[in-house]
Amino acid sequence: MIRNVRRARRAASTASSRRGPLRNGLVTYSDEVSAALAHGGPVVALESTIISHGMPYPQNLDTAREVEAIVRDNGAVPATVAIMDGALHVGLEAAHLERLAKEGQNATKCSRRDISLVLARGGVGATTVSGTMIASELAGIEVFVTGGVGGVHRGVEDTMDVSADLSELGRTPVVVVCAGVKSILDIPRTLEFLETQGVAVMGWNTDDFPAFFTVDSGEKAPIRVDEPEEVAAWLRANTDLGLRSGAVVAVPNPEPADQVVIDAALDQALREVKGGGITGKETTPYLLKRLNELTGGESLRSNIALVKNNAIVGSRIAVSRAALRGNGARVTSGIRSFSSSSSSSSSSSSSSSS
Ligand code: PSU
Ligand code: MN
Repeated sequence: MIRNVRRARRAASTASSRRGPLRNGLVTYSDEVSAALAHGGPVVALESTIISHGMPYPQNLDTAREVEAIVRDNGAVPATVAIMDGALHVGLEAAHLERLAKEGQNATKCSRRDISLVLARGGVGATTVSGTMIASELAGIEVFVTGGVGGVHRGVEDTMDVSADLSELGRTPVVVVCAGVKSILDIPRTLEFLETQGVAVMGWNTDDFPAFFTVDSGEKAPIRVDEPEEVAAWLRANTDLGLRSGAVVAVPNPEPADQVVIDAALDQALREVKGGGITGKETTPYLLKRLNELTGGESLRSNIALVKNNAIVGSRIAVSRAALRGNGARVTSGIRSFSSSSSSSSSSSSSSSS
């Protein structure tokens, strides 16, 4: 399908307070995402590692579909991000979503480090928080919803294991709506690292920083926000200043898991990681999988509930942000712009039927 790229680019550059979506052969937009971006409408990015590595099939597929539906019901357009057929897809067609859910851990988990390689090799890649933030920025999407962000791992003194999500938050201006940071991680150190990176960490209707499965990590949220308009105003200021750093909106889990059950499972899973020589990018998927097994599905149930709730909050923020754009708030300074010459190579951003 051929798109009128010139018109789309012009519309995007006037309707959006940031530059328009990157259009070259490496990035593909679904029709609905493309249309929404062209007129500055609300779009919510969704990650795909949570589908491939974060949940088992078929719950992963059901959840991904339901989360997209929730975004639509709340007035925004969902843009699930993944790498397939040599392109970074922003907005997955139904068949692609199903394929990714079935690929599971056969898909490559893609943080910043992995994206170009998987594209170059024509593989199937699921984007993490880090990878999805990058895609969001390329597309001009400012709000991204997920379950939990990565963090500083316990035992970091020995392993140096700090998720690439955290440095990405420091360098990419996207709001990440999540349920905080899991207690499989070192939460105080994660918050310290985010502060160093210049990331605005906001508790949603709470003073406490949530811990994913549970609503209170014992740490305070550095900033409290209660309404979507507050986050939208933050985004506008951050964009207009060209600060290039992101934010975390941490939403308390509406269906917290039993802390005792979770902690016991966690202890065991962490021991297995240590004893089993599990390292690097395998660690988080392993912990999630074992947690689900050890809690008899309790952790998965809670995980699904919080993702859906986050989708409501993120959609409201995206809608509020789009309303601000419509109010004429825009920046003309062009913080960074992609060469327009690249657009000629792929004026059709094929939505690659599968
Ligand atoms: N936490 C979850 N589910 C997930 C992840 C984290 O509850 O699926 C995924 C996200 O994609 C996140 C990634 O970006 O794990 C972090 O991995 P690592 O710790 O290897 O950086
Ligand atoms: Mn890691």
